[in-house]
Amino acid sequence: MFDSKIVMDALIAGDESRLTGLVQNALDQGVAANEILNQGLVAGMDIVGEKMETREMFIPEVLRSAKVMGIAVKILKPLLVGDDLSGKGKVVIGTVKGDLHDIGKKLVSMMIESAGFEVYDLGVDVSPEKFADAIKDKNAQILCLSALLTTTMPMMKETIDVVAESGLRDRVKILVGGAPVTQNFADQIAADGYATDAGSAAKLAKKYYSKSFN
Ligand code: B1M
Repeated sequence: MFDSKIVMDALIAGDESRLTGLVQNALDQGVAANEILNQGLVAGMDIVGEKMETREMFIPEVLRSAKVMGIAVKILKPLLVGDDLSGKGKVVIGTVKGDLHDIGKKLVSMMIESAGFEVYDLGVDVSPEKFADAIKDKNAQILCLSALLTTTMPMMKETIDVVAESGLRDRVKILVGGAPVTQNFADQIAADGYATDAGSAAKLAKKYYSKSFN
């Protein structure tokens, strides 16, 4: 049986060798990569968030957990493949301006890539203009925006506005996500779609791509 608690504890402690050992062990015992990701790593990161809020953990410790999470996710990456898509679409993704959170965005990027898309990940703190330029340069059909802070959510709307002002709104579907983002907010800012997690973001990208561009 998979003991997600010890994985969560190693992530919270930021213990790289213990965490990678536990992840590898679980895989060797036949535990599904998705289960390790969601019940171990993502759940562990939620506790990190709670501890950050109650000041039981501070930024350097949170960063250490974030770093070891990235290392553990790399072990899982080849096993998190989705079903392939014929006829590759292009996706531009990034975390909006002012926001430095990238773990969730990287997971979304990975799952979308696994679904057969060509993904251009612009990183974090990405300005609306940079998003618009990348849509044009890469000829992308889908734009994915991530925001983890309530204070950076309005930047999603600004990005959509700049994309529209650049004359690109009709040729790109815009999907949004991140912990504070909701379907209601997505509707308010006239995004085309909202996804709660990386798996549903990949599904949504596939749905829009096959509906609108094939
Ligand atoms: Co920050 N932080 N942080 N932080 N941080 C949160 C978000 C917070 C909720 C913690 C808390 O107080 N409980 C809080 C926000 C409060 C709010 O706005 N309401 C917060 C704060 C306040 C801050 C600072 C302001 C702290 C400070 O400096 N005083 C600061 C801001 C810096 C900035 O961005 N300008 C800050 C800094 C940091 C670190 C740098 C230390 C670090 C980030 C490191 C990194 O990313 N490389 C960090 C971390 C790690 C967190 C928490 C603990 C974990 C985030 C995470 O990685 N989760 C977070 C608490 C929490 O969210 N529980 C917190 C795991 C990840 C897999 O989930 O990112 O939600 P998530 O992604 C999911 C979905 O949301 C979705 O799919 C993903 C996978 O399933 N999704 C998408 C995400 N993007 C999507 C895009 C899509 C679709 C789905 O497009 C279609």
